[in-house]
Amino acid sequence: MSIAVFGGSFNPLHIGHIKLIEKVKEVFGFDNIVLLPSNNPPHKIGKGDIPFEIKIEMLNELLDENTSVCKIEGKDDKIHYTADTVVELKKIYGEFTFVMGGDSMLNFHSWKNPDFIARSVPIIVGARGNFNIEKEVDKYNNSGGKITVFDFDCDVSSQRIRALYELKMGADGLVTPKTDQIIKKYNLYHYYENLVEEVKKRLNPDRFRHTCSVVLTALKLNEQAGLPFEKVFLSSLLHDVAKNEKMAKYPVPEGTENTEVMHAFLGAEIAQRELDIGDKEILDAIRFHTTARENMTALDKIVYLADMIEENRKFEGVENLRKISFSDYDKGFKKAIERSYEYLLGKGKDIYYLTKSAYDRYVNN
Ligand code: DGI
Ligand code: FE
Ligand code: FE
Repeated sequence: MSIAVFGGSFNPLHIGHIKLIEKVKEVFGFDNIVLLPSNNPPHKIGKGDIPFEIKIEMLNELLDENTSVCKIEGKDDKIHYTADTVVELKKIYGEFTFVMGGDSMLNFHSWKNPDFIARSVPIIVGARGNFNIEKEVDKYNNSGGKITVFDFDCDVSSQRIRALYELKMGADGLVTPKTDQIIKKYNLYHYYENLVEEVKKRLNPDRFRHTCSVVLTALKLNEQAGLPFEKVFLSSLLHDVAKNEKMAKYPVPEGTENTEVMHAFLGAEIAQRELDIGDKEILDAIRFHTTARENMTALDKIVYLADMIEENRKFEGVENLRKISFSDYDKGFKKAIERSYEYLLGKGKDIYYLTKSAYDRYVNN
């Protein structure tokens, strides 16, 4: 009997998980699947994770004679490390293969004892052809790991689904009707309801539509970077919050008043002073989303790029830029900087010094 243990946060369970399970059975011929939901300590519930019992409720509909759920991470409210769980699982199941999604692989280095895990059990990762994951996997395999990546392209992630509920866009077809019911029953994924309303109130409908699309695009790019949901969601949600402001009601850098770049600086001020955003990385991603800057963080780049390639954007070459960006966001980001700079030059606009320094750093060196 061959056993695959599928570990995930299942926050929430979605059709990507279900398809991955089917594909793993089909390609690798496992006859037994064990679902292993992760559990977070209580202080993380509500700030990102959902209660363990709700995950179990979602997973219930997948159970049959060959599919079971392993609840060892839910037995108490301590933090459970996969490195320890793997040892436990060996006692219970003997030999097994660990299966995970590409998003888990991106964060694998931050787990406890990843080398130990990679050497103790064969791991199968289902992921879209993705440069960052390959890099990560090579690192472990070069020191005795047994990780196999198989191509699994599925346009759905837990982060996307959470954003769709937060934005009240509905996740039609991306979760099962049962999971949708459970999400509604427990009122999950509405932590930012007030903030979303606030943004909607401040923007005209087209700008709000653009904003929602930037959020979803940024989260899709984040499948490569693996940053926390909250950082990417809030920065992209708020990036244009000052777009419809008429005046610089808070101080903005000299010379930016009433220019196209003002809304980025003003947006960061509004986010901090009126919307209670204290996280400097988020505020900076808002502040530099228009001009960029010399040293861009991964978060800065994701917001900047998502803003340029979201689905409502139409310019020559946008399709190609999207294609590059969804396989290598850093490469896409550089092209985006280049395009923006050349566009401004072509229009004979004044180029802000930060825009120039980003161009010099990322394109012109
Ligand atoms: O706010 P969005 O329309 O979603 O997009 P954005 O914030 O990236 O850009 C707003 C405008 O700002 C866009 O037309 C390009 C322009 N811009 C970006 N950098 C500079 C700039 N305009 C000037 N004059 N100088 C710049 O350095
Ligand atoms: Fe903007
Ligand atoms: Fe924008």
